Amino acid sequence: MKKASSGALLAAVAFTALAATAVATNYTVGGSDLWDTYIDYDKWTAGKTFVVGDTLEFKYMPYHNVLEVTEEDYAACNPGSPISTHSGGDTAFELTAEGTRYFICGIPRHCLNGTMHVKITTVPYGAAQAPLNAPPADAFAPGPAAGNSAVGAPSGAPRYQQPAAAVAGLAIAALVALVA
Ligand SMILES: [Cu+2]
Repeated sequence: MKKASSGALLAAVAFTALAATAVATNYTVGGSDLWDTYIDYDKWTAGKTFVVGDTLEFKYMPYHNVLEVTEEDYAACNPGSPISTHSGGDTAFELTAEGTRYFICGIPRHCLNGTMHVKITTVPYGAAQAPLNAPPADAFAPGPAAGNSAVGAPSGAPRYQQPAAAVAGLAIAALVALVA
């Protein structure tokens, strides 16, 4: 019994270590538009999944700045009581925890009139990978999937992957339960 649970602990630790190193991504806010006025940052974040361990980098002309603010100050574009203030043209934040963080430019009117506001929701590594919570990004792409089912396997082929993923998920859950 003791042996089994320490084995499970090792497996869990190994899994966690893999998770921590496998997928850290460095995002430049706004992509090639960088951090500037009149960029639609909701559009930029749409479809992206920010995972714990990823880095968010703001690159901007020195007349802008980056303020991390509360949800309320974000909604009001209020630069008056920031959580932190950054300037200089290149500011990076490591996304160290799940949750939503709010950033604005503190120069007058740049947030309110210039759309310089972005909110970033970070999820744990497992949530980003779990196939049971959300369909994969390409689930709605009609192209190759339609071709495959026409060619061969009677429409069942992709479906076998889902139970397999579910079993893997259960196995991980069982490991966690053993350790706890
Ligand atoms: Cu600005």
